[in-house]
Amino acid sequence: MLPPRSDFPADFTFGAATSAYQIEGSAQGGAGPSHWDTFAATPGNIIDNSNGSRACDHLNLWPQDLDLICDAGFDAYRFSTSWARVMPDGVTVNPEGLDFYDRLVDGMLERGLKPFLTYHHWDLPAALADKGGWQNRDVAAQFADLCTTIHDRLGDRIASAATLNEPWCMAWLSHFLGHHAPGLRDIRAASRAMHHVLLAHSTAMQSLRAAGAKNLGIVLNFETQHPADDSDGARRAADVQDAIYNQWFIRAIMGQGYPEAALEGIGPHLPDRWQDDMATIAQPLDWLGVNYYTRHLNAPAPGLWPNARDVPGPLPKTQMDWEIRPEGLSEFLVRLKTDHTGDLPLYVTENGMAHAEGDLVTADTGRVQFIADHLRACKSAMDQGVDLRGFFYWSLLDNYEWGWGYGPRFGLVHVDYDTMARTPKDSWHAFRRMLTA
Ligand code: IFM
Repeated sequence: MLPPRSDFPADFTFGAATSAYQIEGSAQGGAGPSHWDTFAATPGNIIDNSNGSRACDHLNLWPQDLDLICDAGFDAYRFSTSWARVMPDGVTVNPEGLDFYDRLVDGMLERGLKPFLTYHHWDLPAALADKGGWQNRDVAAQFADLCTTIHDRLGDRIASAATLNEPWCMAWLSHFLGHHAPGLRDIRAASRAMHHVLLAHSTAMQSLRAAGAKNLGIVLNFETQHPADDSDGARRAADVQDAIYNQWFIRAIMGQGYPEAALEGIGPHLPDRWQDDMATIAQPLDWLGVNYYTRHLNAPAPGLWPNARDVPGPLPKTQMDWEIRPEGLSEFLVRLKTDHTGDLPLYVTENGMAHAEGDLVTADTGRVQFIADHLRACKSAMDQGVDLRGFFYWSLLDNYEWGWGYGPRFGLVHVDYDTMARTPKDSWHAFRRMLTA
């Protein structure tokens, strides 16, 4: 059972989250190809060789999806705009794309849902990827143009806006670990992307502020990095992964500089005169979004920096073998306040699990337990003084889980990918009971 809504302040925001590429259907509505379409077209990059061309057909079925959010009693919907839909070649506006988001935002307001916009959740136009994508400094100004174009059209009705979702995934997972588009394993490409995503965020913040936008933030992901054993090597491995994953972005944004343990490997490959950008990168935020899912155990990997490798942990796991550790969420919220963000309002912008229970599509009591435990972790952080303003479940629908294809099921609502039928699961009903009681 989920905790009662009365455990949280009356103005605490409960929402559900999605992203454009994972649900809309990228082949429709005049969108251009994104680097996710091209990455997915390369055999072996996606477990089931699928792509987001149809996804959940949200482009056409969005009214029923908004009804599902509203009927569950949520206050808000966190969605993203697709760069490749709004600007198919990266720069020229596709009016059909902007019209779609205009209708979507009106649809939220008609249902009493607060629109929480994320300007970019990974669908970089292939035309910009051709020019180096996040490795190319020009992407910062191009991203700022995207944001102001969207703000000009939607900004009068948006409750809150984030520039980027999970820059660690955009830069490190994609350019160093090779798991996401563009699928590189290259320290120089990754280092440049690690810097340019932050420059893009901050350049967009400046342009959006100049355009009068309010309530701006960014969404970062955090994953606990523990040593696999008591050895110095394991401790060093965990520390360096913590620096890359959990400190690089928030430190730079809060004006604390890049962490030394990460600079050791990344520093030699950063663009010339990167230090000159650090003041720009430290743009004030109105709030920070925190995405939290799991923890990692790190063992030493002698050889090349970062000299760390992941080892399987003993905790219960999700459908994707991610360890379940709810206390990590309260630890991060308290750590952020103490070490980085002070009194800045925080939101849990994503938390959820890939989960499937047998053949009955609606059965997901394990997910209900997961959500209950993580909501209690939120409450614990608030009791410790964290100014937490909301919680968004990832995700409203089963959807395209990137390199994992359509296998993992994160949704509160089951999607039949043949018929596109939506069926609320136990977890959707549990939220409904909690939020409409
Ligand atoms: O599906 C993703 C989402 O796009 C970004 N955050 C993590 C989710 C689960 O992997």
